[in-house]
Amino acid sequence: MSDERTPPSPAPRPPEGFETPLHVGQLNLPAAEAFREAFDGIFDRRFFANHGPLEQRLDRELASLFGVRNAVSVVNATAALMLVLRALDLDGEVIVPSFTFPATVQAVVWAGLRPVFCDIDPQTQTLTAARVAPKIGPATAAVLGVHIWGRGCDPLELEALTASRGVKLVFDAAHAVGATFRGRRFGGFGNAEVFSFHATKILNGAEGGCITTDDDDLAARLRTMRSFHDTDERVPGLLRLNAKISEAQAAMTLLGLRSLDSLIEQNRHRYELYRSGIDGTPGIHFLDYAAGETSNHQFIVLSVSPAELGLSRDELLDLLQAKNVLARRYFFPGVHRTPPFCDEGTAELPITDHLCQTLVQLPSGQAVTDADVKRVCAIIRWAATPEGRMAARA
Ligand code: T4K
Repeated sequence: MSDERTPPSPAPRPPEGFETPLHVGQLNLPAAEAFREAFDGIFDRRFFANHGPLEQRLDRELASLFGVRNAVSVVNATAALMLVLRALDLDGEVIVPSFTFPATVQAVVWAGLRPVFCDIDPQTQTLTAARVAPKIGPATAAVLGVHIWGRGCDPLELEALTASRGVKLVFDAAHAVGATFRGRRFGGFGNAEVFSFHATKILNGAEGGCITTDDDDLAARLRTMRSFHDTDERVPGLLRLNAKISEAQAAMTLLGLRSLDSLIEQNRHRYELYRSGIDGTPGIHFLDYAAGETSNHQFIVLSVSPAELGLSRDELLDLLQAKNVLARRYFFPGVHRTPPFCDEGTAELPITDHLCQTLVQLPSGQAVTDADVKRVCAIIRWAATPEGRMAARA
């Protein structure tokens, strides 16, 4: 007797993986010829460090990019955070998020201050004035907000709150080069902001960073403190560090600046391609941006809802990694769960913990092609099918 029921459709074929690993931090690189030319100039001048002409040009161009009176370039954003916290002459506690790269919090300790963790808003994944306000006490010296993924950390409300309570406000804007909040580029919020030009960032200086501020006195202190080599602006009596940028780093960063707008555009295209390839997949959600906020889209971040997807974030990651997509858990674990910060008990930060368990960062950057993005999306869509779930658990 024949079975008249419709035969089950064949199981979808698992998408092909990548032959070579696809990392999250694909580099944005200048043309090798342009870099060689810049290097020829450095060789001709025989001036490699100590505030050479490229560093000076970079500081001027960065001030113009960020729309501020002063940009002070330094060797990386971690040193920049340490310097700015010292230069503000603080004593006591600094309110910080735990949902960040460890450098944010470790810099507070290097500066001789005590971090006090504050939980974040689940939508923006950043500190908000409402969450920070109850944490401010007599020992609070500053608030250090992080514009995570280039999303604004409530800068206007935090400015109002910190001004009314007499504490300083610094932003870790390591992710936010070229991003905007309510139509304003990051760089001029709070007492100072700090940017990173690490190789994996949108503006690749190999290593590098800068501090931006409209406060001329603070800038003069920072210019003195970043180096043991005097410029014409030395402020006497300050502790100093060798955190100055080399001419080679300055050259690389200057080349990156030339193509920043185009890199942002390429990133936006990649982000939209990811969205159109994955949107609608049950249990996979993208970050949304508020009106007036623009991102540089250097980070492609998804949140996984295990109940809807039928897989945990880590099961999805295992499946992606088996296909050579080296997606990552950013940030995991929360800094509050790492030594020395958990040595005397772990702060209660339920939203931070939740995000640390559910977010995934996907490969991004110049070398990730449209075809790569489509293939990563196909793998994620497949992960949401019964066959994909079964494979992920196998
Ligand atoms: N504040 C925040 C919020 C930050 O995110 C960071 C740094 C800082 C402060 C401190 O900034 P810096 O002091 O670094 O200027 C990376 C970066 O090293 C780090 O700069 C960045 N944030 C963080 C978000 O990402 P890792 O350890 O997670 O990834 P990493 O360096 O292993 O790179 C990721 C992948 O990129 C690698 O698996 C391979 C690929 N890659 C990386 C490099 C360096 C390459 O293909 N080529 C390369 O040259 O920290």
